[in-house]
Amino acid sequence: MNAVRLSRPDRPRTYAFLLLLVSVLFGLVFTSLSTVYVRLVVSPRDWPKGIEIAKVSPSAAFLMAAIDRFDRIHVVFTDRRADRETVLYMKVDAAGKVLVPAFQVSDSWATSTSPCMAVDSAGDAHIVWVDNRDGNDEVYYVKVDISGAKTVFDKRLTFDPRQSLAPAVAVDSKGNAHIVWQDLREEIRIFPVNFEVYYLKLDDNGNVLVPERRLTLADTRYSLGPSIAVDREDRVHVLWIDNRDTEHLPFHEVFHKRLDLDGNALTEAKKITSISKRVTPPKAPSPIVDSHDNLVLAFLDERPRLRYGIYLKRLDFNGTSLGPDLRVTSSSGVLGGYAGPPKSRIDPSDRIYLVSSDLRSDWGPQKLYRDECFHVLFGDWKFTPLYLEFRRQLYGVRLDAEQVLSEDWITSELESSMMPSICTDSRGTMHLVWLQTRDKLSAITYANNANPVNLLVSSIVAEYRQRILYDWQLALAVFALFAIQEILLLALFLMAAGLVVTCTRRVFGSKIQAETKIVVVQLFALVLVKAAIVNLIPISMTYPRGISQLLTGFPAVMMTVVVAVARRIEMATKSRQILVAFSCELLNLFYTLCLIAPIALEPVY
Ligand SMILES: [Ca+2]
Ligand SMILES: [Ca+2]
Repeated sequence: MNAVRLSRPDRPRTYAFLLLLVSVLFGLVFTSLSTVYVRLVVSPRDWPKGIEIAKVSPSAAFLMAAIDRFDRIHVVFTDRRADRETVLYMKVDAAGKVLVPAFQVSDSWATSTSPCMAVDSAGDAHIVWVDNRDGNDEVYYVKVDISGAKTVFDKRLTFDPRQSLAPAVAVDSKGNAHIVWQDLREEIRIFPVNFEVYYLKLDDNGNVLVPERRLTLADTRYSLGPSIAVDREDRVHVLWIDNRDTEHLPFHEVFHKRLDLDGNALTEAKKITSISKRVTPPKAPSPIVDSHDNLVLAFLDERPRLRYGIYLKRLDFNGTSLGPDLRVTSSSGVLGGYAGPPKSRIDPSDRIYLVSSDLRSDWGPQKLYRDECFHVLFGDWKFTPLYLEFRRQLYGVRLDAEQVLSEDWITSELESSMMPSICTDSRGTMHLVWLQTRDKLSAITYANNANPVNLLVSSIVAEYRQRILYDWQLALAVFALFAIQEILLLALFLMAAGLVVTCTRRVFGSKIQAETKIVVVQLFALVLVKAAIVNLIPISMTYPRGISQLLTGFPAVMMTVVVAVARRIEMATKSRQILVAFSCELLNLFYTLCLIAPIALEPVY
């Protein structure tokens, strides 16, 4: 045989071991190619990777962002500081550069939660939240000026011994703050607790202009989760969830009321829509205002039961419905119900952009199936990805005149992405702030869609180096399991190997004299036989089809032959040749695993 002649007897062994190592490492090439391909297909096109603007603990919550007319993004959230939940505020510019680092808004170390923020035309932030420093939950207010200094300090807004919760704030053109919240002071029954919605108005300096007043009927039916908006004409719109006519039904209703600037109701409470009681927390959608002063509401609901989706509703300024609820998107059929409440914004050309966080495990595979290259590479192979860790991603929908223009994910990262908040500037650029979490590391993250995303192969490789290595190791780890699962195919293959070895000897035996050459011909013939088996007979669903068998088969042949030659394995007998063929097939199986690891084993998308 044409083995490489080496002088010392121990050399071939070392040499063969090194070659074997190289053969296994060669799987990395497949994993890398596959990772790059998958990333190029599934990566979000409109949004770049987010940048970290603040490190937080995984218990960070109530994240909310608002933009001022100087294009600065104000961010408010709660996080643990000194073992208590507290409210923090920070500000970044339109490129995500931190202008005011996160600082504690409330002066007290009491547990503070449920913040809400509005930004006025001067660039000042008005923040309300709930705090228990006075023995029970009360609503507090601060104002932070453009330089990041507090100008109104922890003003207590509610004075009652019962819970005052879920405040919402909006500011009018004069910088007055309109605040609504839910309060238990009228409580008559304990289950379900009957909150009622209250309102008050503060002037520019935090003085009460309109004292608190109840907006809802004290009728023993809960009225809660209020939201508030002030439109371009300084009309105040309040929405809330009410159970007054739905006591024994699986849903409650959303009501609207328009107020004048003194908090007097200008319209009767109007029923807008209904939302399932299973959607938690019960909260009225925050209205956004379009250029015609119509209100647009986006909300999560289940219609029918357990089929969650995002719906859109339009109202005129009196709260009159402008058409039926529009179903914008549905959560994954597999993991429905994991969608977070949507956030929406309208750009200057009245296009609506809607973001939500969801666990749609089928989005990546769907994008891959739609790609033509996928079918050339893998045929009609369908797979259910094996996730070791489920991750939420952010999804964005763009709508124009009540019709969905595009839907795609905004993130496809290893981190879970949650609590998105979106703002739009005067040029129509969208700014997004959200929470990314992985392995107990959380960060508030920022991105904008000002520039189209440039997907470069090199940047993907650089970014996913760690990921590629991880997937390759995973392929190595599950290889034995995969081989056991594929035992039927391997047995079939062994029979094919015997047949191919005999046939090749009959046909080429006289023409090709060198043993190595005839073994190479046999192995190549086997790769073709296997590709045909996999593509024609539905014997294994785990095997990818298309040209993938040839892609992994030919390098496996080369590697096997080189190792066999270096090891000086006698290949003259039929049984030896079958053994070599079987080893080659095992290597091929490993390369196949490496190739599909980024797609099917803890996928990169
Ligand atoms: Ca209270
Ligand atoms: Ca009520």
